[in-house]
Amino acid sequence: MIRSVILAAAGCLATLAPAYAQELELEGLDNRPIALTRAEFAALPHTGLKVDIEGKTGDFDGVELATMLARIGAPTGKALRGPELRDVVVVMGRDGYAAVLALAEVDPMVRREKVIVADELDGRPLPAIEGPYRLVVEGDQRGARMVRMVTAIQLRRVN
Ligand SMILES: Nc1nc2c(c(=O)[nH]1)N[C@H]1C(S)=C(S)[C@@H](COP(=O)(O)O)O[C@H]1N2
Ligand SMILES: [Mo]
Repeated sequence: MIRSVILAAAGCLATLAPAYAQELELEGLDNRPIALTRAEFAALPHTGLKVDIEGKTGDFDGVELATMLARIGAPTGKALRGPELRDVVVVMGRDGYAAVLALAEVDPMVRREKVIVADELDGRPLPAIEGPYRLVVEGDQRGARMVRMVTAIQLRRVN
């Protein structure tokens, strides 16, 4: 009896695990995903971003998307040329929602406006409905690209 309860509980946890595993999957053009743990994400250089997008105001803090893309081999600055100009970044949410940005849009040497993957809002970790990670696009006037609950970031080439 106890054994079956324990087994059921374990099964339950295993089912819930993907939703609560706070890993961020990054996938480059080689289609080989790498997982970034919460600790690894926290150790990356962070930058603040104050926004007022469709009434969503606050001080976000997070990692520049370009910093994460560099880990999966995306070129930056002058190296971003030729076919790389048709590379796109797909940012996926846990609920299946997704938004796309051009790789060049995300490059700090191409555009001044920041694009970050936030893990904090006003000094606190993002609430579960938004986090643990949320895309924040400086300059956007609508909130549509602020993907909540980001679970995966993929680089894809458009042909
Ligand atoms: N994962 C996910 N992110 C999402 C959405 C969504 O449905 N799922 N809706 C988007 C839209 S259309 C808007 S306007 C904002 C709303 O964010 P807020 O609820 O924090 O104001 O989130 C964006 N991010
Ligand atoms: Mo929206």
